[in-house]
Amino acid sequence: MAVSCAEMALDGLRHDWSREEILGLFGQPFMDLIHQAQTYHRQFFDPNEVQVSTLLSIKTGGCPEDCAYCPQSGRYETDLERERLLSVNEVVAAAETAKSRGSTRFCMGAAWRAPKDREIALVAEMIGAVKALGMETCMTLGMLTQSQAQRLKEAGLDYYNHNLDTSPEYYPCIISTRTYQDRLETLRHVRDAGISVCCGGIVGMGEDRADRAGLLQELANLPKHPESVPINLLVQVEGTPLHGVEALDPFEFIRTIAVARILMPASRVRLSAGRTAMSDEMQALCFLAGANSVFYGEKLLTTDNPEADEDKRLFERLGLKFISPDVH
Ligand code: SAM
Ligand code: DTB
Ligand code: SF4
Repeated sequence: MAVSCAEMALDGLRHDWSREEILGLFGQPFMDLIHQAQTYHRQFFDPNEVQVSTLLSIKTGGCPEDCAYCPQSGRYETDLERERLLSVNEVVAAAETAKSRGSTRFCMGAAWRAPKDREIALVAEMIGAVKALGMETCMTLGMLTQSQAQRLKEAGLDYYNHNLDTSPEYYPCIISTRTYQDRLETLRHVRDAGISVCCGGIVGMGEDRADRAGLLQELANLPKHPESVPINLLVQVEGTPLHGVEALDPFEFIRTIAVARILMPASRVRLSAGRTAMSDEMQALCFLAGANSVFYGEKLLTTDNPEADEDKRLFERLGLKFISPDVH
């Protein structure tokens, strides 16, 4: 059947998915869905390669936002100690360790609603110092203006992470202090500055399948697919409003990964937060469903991630190889 012009963008990938079509993908028998996702995966990637990034929280806690999942919001009573912005030396030391373990991208996160211009000057120094080690750089600092995105690009930033988190409909149940539109605007600023986009969301927040489909629909229908799509499984932290929410069926999580792979076949789908709660077998199914990047190192931002050695063993058992940095 001929494909209409509206269905095919210049990149040859679709950006016009309807919610019904996406729900149709989700609703397939599990084996058919995984096979379809793996078939797309093999057209665009070596299925035995995984990209690994290491996270560092450069400014922890005390955030003014009210994201219901987040241990770093200053509005909730969590065990977290609020910390100052780390120094460039502290950041470089952590990046060196990450590099020595085989990580190729260093992702620095700050618990800010949006950085101030003087904070952009400080993080710009961090970008230069980490790049000097030969690593790719990524930052997640909250909302950015166009000129701030430009300054980060000039400092050498390769990726910016800013998540849509969930569907537009479910979003008001999770965050009230910034809008979906605000997020889309930051993504536009990042894209227009020429920085690669890392954008995904969180599942297991009490949303339904239509919301998971809605999140993936928003991501896939962006003018350009994000180069990196993190799919986080909620890490439930005591004191946050979402602590105690009903856990997601693991197969539904794997289905979400598979649908992300089908909708955004050329993007790296990242199996992100929540891996400490997953068995090795579940993670292997996520890789089979099309995940091909992870966060590597014993900490995410403030919560636990599998130990690096544990991951090395898992990758060896599966014959998965770390990839070298993408060329910029
Ligand atoms: N403050 C900045 C922002 O919100 O854009 C950057 C840091 S924020 C912690 C980065 C992302 O981490 C959030 O958008 C969210 O998707 C994810 N995240 C935070 N807490 C999480 C949790 N408990 N479980 C899973 N993902 C989480
Ligand atoms: C993303 O999507 N997941 C990462 C990264 N981007 C910044 C963060 C996960 C945070 C999990 C909770 C924590 O450790 O504080
Ligand atoms: Fe703040 Fe980011 Fe956490 Fe929201 S997700 S409370 S903006 S640190």
